[in-house]
Amino acid sequence: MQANIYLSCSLVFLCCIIPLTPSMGLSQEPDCDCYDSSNNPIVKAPIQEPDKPLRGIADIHTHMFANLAYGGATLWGCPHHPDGISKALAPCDRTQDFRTYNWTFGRLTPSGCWPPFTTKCWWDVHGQKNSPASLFVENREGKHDKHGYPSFVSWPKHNSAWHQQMYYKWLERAYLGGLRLVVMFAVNNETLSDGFYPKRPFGQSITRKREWDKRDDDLALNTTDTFAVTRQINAAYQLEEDIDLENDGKKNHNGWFRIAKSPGEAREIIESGAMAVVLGIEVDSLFECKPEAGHCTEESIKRHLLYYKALGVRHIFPMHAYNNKFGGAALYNSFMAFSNYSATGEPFTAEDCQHPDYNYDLVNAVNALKTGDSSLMDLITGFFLDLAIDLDKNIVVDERNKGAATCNKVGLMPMGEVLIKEMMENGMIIDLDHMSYKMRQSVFQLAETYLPTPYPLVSSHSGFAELEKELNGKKTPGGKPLPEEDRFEIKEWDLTGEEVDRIRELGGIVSLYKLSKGKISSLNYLHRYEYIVRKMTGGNYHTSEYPGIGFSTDWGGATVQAGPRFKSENGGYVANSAFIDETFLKDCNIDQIVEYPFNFDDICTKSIAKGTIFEKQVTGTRTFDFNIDGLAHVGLLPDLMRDFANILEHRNAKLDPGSEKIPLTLDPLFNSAEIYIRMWERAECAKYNDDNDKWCNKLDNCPGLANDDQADSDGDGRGDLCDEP
Ligand SMILES: [Ca+2]
Ligand SMILES: [Ca+2]
Ligand SMILES: [Ca+2]
Ligand SMILES: [Ca+2]
Repeated sequence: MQANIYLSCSLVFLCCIIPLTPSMGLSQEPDCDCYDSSNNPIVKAPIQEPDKPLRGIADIHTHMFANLAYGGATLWGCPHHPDGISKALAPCDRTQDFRTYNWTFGRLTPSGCWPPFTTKCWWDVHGQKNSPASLFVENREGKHDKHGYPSFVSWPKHNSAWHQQMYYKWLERAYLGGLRLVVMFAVNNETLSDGFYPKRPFGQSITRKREWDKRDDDLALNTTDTFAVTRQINAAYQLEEDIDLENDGKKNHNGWFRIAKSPGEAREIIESGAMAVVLGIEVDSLFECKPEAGHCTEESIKRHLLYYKALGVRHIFPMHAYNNKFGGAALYNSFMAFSNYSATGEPFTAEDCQHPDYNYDLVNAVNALKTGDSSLMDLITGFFLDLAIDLDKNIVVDERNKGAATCNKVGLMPMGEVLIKEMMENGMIIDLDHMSYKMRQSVFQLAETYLPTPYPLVSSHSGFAELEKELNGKKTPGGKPLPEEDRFEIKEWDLTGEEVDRIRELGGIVSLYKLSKGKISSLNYLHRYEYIVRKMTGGNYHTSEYPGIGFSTDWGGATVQAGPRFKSENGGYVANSAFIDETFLKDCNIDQIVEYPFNFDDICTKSIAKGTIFEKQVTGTRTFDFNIDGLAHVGLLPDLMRDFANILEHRNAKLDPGSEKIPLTLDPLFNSAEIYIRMWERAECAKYNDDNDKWCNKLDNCPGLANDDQADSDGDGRGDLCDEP
């Protein structure tokens, strides 16, 4: 416990930041409320102080271009459209056509039909009642109203995963409110893509020409991960250019959205007042390496990695929901067991988890799915019919001992080792999430023994087994053990406490991601925040001042966001019982709303200029109020932070004087851009270490002499050993 770290940030930073008026002359658009009628920004960006740590939030897990993923017709709405918001966020009804509206980087989304051999097209995938897409989302979002622009009555919503929530003007508000680094993962799911396109007989793979050989005329054949990745990366560059042009009509790399290819570039971008965007990949069959892919060889892996590196990709998930040739996927979702089978042709094999904290039983969950809600099973049967899945087959082979939790038998595979080592040689950022527990242990081993300096690892959106076990041990308000339905299913997906320690020791990052249990609101972040701050400040690294804590939303990742803590009734706010988790969060249920207009002056963030006023966000004719809308789109990020700051303040005031707990502020979150870049610097310089101490050259305050402690008693930035006598 490092109680000394979270002193007021005023001791570290001067809070009285002179408000900055960026010289960006963005034209006033009816869809944007970021600027006043004189074209001055309403929200003022922070000034970055030269040679000081950066100020700003990093969202290290987003899928901004997920409208181009999942077959290109699952998530409705574009982050940007050349014809403006009325096209980008058009109503999602049958009079609209994805082919017309899903425009990005000069290409149109091809048409397709689901189910095959019917006249029903893309719509069913997007979200008609019991659509296939609904299988992938926690709340099974089905039939819904169409209203997007301009009323936005129906979406975006905090619990609507299949509508665009990262429209660029919304992102701009988040940026102006302190978001300074975004990791954009190209994402996909071939099962959803296959659902959209005319099917192939199961077992016959689509002709998989490499993406860069593709021509427009065979767009319709492309349901592959590779195809989806290239489209999304291209779209990111296109958006960067469009935003650059928007400010002054010139392509001169001065837009607020700028892709960074090195930590140094990211620093320069943020120091200049803009937002750094890091490109990444999170797909099931990275480099088309399905489990049995003969074409996936050491040579092909190296070639693909260099290709994507040249495209600007820096942060990669070796694994996603399915097994591949690199290793085994974490078992966390019964539906994914079906789709793993459909995508790879092989079942998962479950064995006893090697860590005692896990309690999830995938076999049970799959059986419950088979025998439970018949409409759901009909949907799954229908969805996979064409893929010839025999539902009586074991889609999970059960090799564990009775009663044990289920973990994937497959760990790191030989081609996975090739990939990890090659990523390290290239300074790429390795994301542990979605790997089986067994695979993670091998990857930790490789990172910890990497020479000459251990290699940092990142977990950008996982849960925490140790914390969930602790919460499961709580009592009800009446003093009884928690009922079964209130207990967490602790899954292989969740990092163990030991793993979090190892990530910290490697100089890596874990991220603040919503808690997975029950209804989610800003309150639910609190337990994880307490936990990761405690864990990530546990070492003696200088990262203690900047612990490796990120923040993640997973926009576009088929997930829901923080819901509202209040309902609107008779013009007032009433506590929303649906989002009060009495079991875990009783002490934190504060009545304080986010009062508009709000600012951050009282909490001295390092990210937003003093005096900046946030009004309610308005898009089209819709006004968003965080108290009753929750995190409906990315533009409400400052509102979430304000609400969370209120919750922390309330929590701090209620701490017992003798408590081991320390007061918490938003500082770690507002440090997260700096944190991510430090981790990235560590990855890039791990192979350069002249003195073989714990610090690679660039991060070493005395690079010629071994000094693990980095002692610098006069504080001049040069280690004692290197100081002039
Ligand atoms: Ca420009
Ligand atoms: Ca060194
Ligand atoms: Ca040294
Ligand atoms: Ca010194």
